[in-house]
Amino acid sequence: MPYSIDAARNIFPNTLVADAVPATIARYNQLSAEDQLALIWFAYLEMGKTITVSALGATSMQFAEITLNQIKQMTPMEQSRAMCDLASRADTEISRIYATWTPNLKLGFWYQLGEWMEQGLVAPIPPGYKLSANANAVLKAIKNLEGGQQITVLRNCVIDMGYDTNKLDSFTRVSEPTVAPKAPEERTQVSIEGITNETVINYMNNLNANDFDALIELFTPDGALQPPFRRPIAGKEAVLTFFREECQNLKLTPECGILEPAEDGYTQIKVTGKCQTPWFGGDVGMNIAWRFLLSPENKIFFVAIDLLASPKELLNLVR
Ligand code: 45D
Repeated sequence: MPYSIDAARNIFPNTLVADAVPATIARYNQLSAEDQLALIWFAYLEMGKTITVSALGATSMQFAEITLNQIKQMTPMEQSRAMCDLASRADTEISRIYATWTPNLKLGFWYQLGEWMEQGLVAPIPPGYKLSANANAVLKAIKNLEGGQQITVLRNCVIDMGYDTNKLDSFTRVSEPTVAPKAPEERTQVSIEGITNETVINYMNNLNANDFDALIELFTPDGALQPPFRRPIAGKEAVLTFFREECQNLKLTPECGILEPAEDGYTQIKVTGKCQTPWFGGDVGMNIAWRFLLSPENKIFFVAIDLLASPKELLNLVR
């Protein structure tokens, strides 16, 4: 086999990704827990975008509900403490529970807390809270990012909160239920300028249809998928779990692409376009590149999804 996953990660090395995202998160991580919470609060207010709550049906939040009500019943001081403990990844009961949730549950949990903070049911950030100079600089950096990068920073901050699961002996991941694949008449078909490869077209269409069982069959058994700013997820089983847990109701709109033969009968394909998260719908467009490496059997051995540095990168299809 000519390719390792590590080698595959380097296809189309000229792709410029949004490095500002991890750079901003690294700076955020240096702040005190109090500053972190206040900063996200200000950033969240600033963005002023309305979250499309349809993303979390009533059932999907049932797992976080006990913890949410537990927090609601605390004194304001305990509430602030609990939120700070999440931000500082302290070893508390709530922090441990939170750590087992999938990203959507974590986001839904904070979405609810944010509403309650606004309504005064949960301790708000104290009026007149003064961010440290460093926190102010990070807030400014976030304000200067484009929308897709802003929500990625926010999402990653939320995902990283809670107790470190690596420190738990074992745990069961708690996820919202998987949605059913879309019915044939509800499905959409993408068309990609410059690309007719069936595997790539089917990848987009199946992901848009939440048809994860069909989607995973497009991969080789050892195939891998690398989400933005993350390590590759390797092997069909792990990739399928990722699809079910983190990829429901996405909307991919690939626009154009380039196909080139690679070594030993492999094919590399780069596609650029947009992607929407159900949380924000069309309010926020993310500029995305998909870098595929297909096996001689036309199966996906590797695909990287990159958040691009700027809209200009959508046109960058050079090798
Ligand atoms: O701390 O082809 C308060 C893959 C203050 C799959 C708060 C993909 C205190 C394959 C405001 C209350 C998935 C990889 C906090 C494609 C406080 C594939 C609350 C890509 C925390 C294309 C904050 C998909 C809140 C992509 C409520 C790129 C924050 C998807 C909420 C990207 C933030 C999705 C939310 C993104 C952020 C979603 C809801 C970036 C959502 C971001």
